[in-house]
Amino acid sequence: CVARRPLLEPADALDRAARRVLATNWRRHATVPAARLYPHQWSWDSAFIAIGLRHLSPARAQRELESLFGAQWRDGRVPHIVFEPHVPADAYFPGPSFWRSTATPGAPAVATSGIVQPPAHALAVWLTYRADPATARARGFLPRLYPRLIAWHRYLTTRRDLTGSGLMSVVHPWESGMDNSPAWDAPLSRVTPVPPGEFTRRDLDHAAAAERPTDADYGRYVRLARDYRDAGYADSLRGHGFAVEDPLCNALLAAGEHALASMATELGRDPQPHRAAAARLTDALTATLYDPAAGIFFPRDAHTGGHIRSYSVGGLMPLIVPGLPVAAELVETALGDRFRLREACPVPSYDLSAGDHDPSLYWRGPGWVNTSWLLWHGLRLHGEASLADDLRQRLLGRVRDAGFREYLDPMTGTGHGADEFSWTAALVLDLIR
Ligand code: 2M8
Repeated sequence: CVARRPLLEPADALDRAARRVLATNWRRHATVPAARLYPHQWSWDSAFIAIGLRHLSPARAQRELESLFGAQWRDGRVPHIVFEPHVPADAYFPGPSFWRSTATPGAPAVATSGIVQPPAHALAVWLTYRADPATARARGFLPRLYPRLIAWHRYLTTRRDLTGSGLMSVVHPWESGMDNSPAWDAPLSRVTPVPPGEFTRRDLDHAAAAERPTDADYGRYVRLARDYRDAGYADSLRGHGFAVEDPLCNALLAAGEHALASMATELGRDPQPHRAAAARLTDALTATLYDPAAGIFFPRDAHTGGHIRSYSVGGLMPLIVPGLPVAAELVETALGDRFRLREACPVPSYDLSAGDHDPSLYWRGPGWVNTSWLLWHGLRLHGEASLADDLRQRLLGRVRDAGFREYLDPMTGTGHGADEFSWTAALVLDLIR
């Protein structure tokens, strides 16, 4: 038996290969997540991409974030997709003609979607700034981005606080970034799917159906997006068929307020309002979504008020919040049978011990580099340097063996989904350093 030769060897080859992926996927002012499957700019992808790009070209990392925020809506929302004008209209579904953003008051001139994605941006802006403050100052990076980030967080903490709990809701599974997570099955079951004949999926031209959401999932995604669009992208609990307070998004918001406090200090402004906002979000997150018996954060269905008791990696993500009071408990859960932090890599998107865990099906089991990076970041923040470094080494090993895949089987390391996937490459660049 011949030992399998690693596809990528040693760290400098991995580094060069990651740079090549980011160069290939760079368009005029931003990076596409994957050339064929995702040929436009995606919101939280750009945040992770900038975190890696800052090591390669700080100015390009800044442009990545500036171009995204250039498509911000007047109400503060940052759209989940900014469409590349030169890409054929049918390259991705749903495209500009579905969202009709340019016919919506308050939307920018460039075509975008009308929904959002997890707010990883304040953290990314701060890390990007710190990589090269001199270039950032010369380009006016922080003075431009800081007010836009404030408007973004304001949209999420006001118009998206649908229950008055102090937490934001996602109103579409696409907004969670973890599209077909088992956590969304129950709230989605109340949504009537649009018949498959009414739309044409494009994702299946580039990815295996067995590794993507089902047609019934898509029917529900289309119904929710269409209803939101037809209501002029207005936000109210009654108006949204799906509304969930999600631990990942709210943790990113809280961590983002800490980043905004640092930016305020740097700009000679008062950081206190951001510290207060971070404290409020952390309290609301812990009081509303943490389950002490389970040792994890659960999403909450905004319509029923009940926890969705699904063990998704999103429930570990509050570890990225500085000063989180239950950090030690989350680390215990990560080490336990459901996530097996010492062996599984990347960190599984969903409970390894659940009967419906599927290691190759998108957000229903495989490990992703972005959520693993967030966990690594959180472990370092909470004094778990050795666990963090162990995770880092194993992540780099997995990518060296499988290439820059979109997601991986957390136990075998087999790669799945798109190849040359930008955030995998970008976060590898960050982890190498
Ligand atoms: C996936 O989502 C898009 C819709 O936004 C899709 O499946 O078409 C998700 O993994 C999401 O988290 C990611 O941002 C996006 C682009 O990489 O792809």
